[in-house]
Amino acid sequence: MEKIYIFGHKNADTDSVCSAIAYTWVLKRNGLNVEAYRLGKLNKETKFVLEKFGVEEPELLEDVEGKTCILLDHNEFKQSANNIEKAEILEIIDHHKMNFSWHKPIAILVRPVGSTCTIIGEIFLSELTDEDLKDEEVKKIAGLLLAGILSDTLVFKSSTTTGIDINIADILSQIADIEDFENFGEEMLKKKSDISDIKTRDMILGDSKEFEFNGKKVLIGQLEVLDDSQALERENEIFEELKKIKQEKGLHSCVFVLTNVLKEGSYMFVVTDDISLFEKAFDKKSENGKAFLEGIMSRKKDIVPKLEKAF
Ligand SMILES: [Mn+2]
Repeated sequence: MEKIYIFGHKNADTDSVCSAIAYTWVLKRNGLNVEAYRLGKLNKETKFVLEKFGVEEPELLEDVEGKTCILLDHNEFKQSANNIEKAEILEIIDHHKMNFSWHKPIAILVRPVGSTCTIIGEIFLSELTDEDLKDEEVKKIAGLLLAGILSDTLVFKSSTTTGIDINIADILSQIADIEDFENFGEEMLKKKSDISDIKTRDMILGDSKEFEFNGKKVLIGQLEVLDDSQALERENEIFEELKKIKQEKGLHSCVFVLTNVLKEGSYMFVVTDDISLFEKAFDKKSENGKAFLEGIMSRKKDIVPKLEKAF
């Protein structure tokens, strides 16, 4: 049987890695020859989660030419593995806006929920028998899926959170024996907030995505923290790096979003050819390219649609 490669997006995060591991578990159980992979280095939060549940890091996948693939947590080729155009795509499971077309019909499951782990969580739960609930392996997978949901929804504080995310997380936490899952979520976020040994450039690019708005290339990097003091101290460096990245990649705009989960808003740092587009999008004047935007927490739901409209 031909091997199937399962992976989330580039700049791997907890949702994309954990959903890939869990979906692999489900498909293996159904007799398929599948393996989970990561596209790139894992962040501290994801490493912490894998260590907590004693799960090994998936192997790195660089090129998928000629390989049979399932894409999780993304559908845009720009965010996918190298040579994805030359791969065989079997299925996509995602919670992002679709920007995808393929030369033949494939299985696509997209739901407007807070994380891909929520969708995989439902599939996973529908598979389980009473006997499975005592299985240590099942508990681990439930824990990973819970982590993915908590990470992507910022412990349910993100505007992308739905009732389905909370319900699925609740059931998963019981299976995984993690009663105080808000506390677990905060522990995860704290790992992400510690940027002491991370270069400013990696802080910006670690979770970044490139978009095209009205033909203009825009890169948006994001970091979600509980304490923003370490990152804010680096304001000058942040702008310097944004300028460099903008030039290197030939961008119209290069943006860093520093989301403070406790303040329930984000600082936005922008280097752009036209700041008026940003001021219009968020209805806020910037101070030399910097502004605090209340209630803006999700790149996908609060930022990208506003910029798309303004551009
Ligand atoms: Mn996700």
